Amino acid sequence: MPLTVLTASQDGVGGRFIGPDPVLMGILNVTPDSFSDGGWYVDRGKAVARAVEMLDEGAKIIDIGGESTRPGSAPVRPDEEMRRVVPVIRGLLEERPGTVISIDTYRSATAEAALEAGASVVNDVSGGTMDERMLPLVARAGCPVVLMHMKGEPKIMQHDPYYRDVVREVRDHLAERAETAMDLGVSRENIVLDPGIGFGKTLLHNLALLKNLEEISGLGFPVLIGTSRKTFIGTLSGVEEASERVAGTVATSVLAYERGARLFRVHDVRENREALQVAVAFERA
Ligand code: HH2
Repeated sequence: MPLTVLTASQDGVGGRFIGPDPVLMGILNVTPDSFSDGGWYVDRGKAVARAVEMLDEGAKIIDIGGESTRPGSAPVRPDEEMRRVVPVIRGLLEERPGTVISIDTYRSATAEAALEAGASVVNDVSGGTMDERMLPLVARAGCPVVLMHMKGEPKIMQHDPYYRDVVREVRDHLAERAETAMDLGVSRENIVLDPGIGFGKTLLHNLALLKNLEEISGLGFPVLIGTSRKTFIGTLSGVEEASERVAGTVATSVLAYERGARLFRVHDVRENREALQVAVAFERA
């Protein structure tokens, strides 16, 4: 399903996929161990109810993941990942037909099962680098794909990450991933880029990437940002409990919007939507 699905909404998400307005992607982790909501939505009924709640709060996309990628997390078996996500995708589409669902996975087999079950976007935290079948699958499916930058893999990515120039390296890597995707047949308008906040990055790396986000939005693709409740927000705001890092998250959403981000992967949809509505009005005044 092409990204135009998002343009059909009445409330002004114009353009092909991303118009000038911010698009909220609500996070649904169907995992026992995600860093802020692990274990909450493993039950299918609870997961679907949470997704519906996020849609009602203004999410335009629900991002469903069956494996935690938090720093230090261990991979799950692919069949287990599929077993977690497919019933939730089916259940959500029964409850709310037409929902735009993205599948958060770096495995092509899981992505394929999710697309068959009715997901319409692939969110690959490895940018297509961990499974060589992923980008050809996306090209065949003709669906949008989020290509994220990650240094190393989740198990070891926070072990002293080093960059000479983090902004340039992430930008160049994302430009290369987009080119590779297009060479493999993914159409340009289906590509979304994401600097991968917290994925093999220190606090200073995260700040540099957010502050200089125009370098990445300047590549000409829509940019997605995923800061929601992450560790660096806790460090900066002094809030230890992940689920309470809402205000810090909202601050980063507004700052990233000002620097060109148009998709926001968040747990707290209502708060981020309200703040972004104010930011949009401010920009257009
Ligand atoms: N962050 C996480 C997972 N998927 N996808 C994109 N495109 N961008 C991100 O920044 C991103 C992502 C990690 O956060 P979360 O899902 O909340 O936790 P966990 O990986 O522990 O499930």
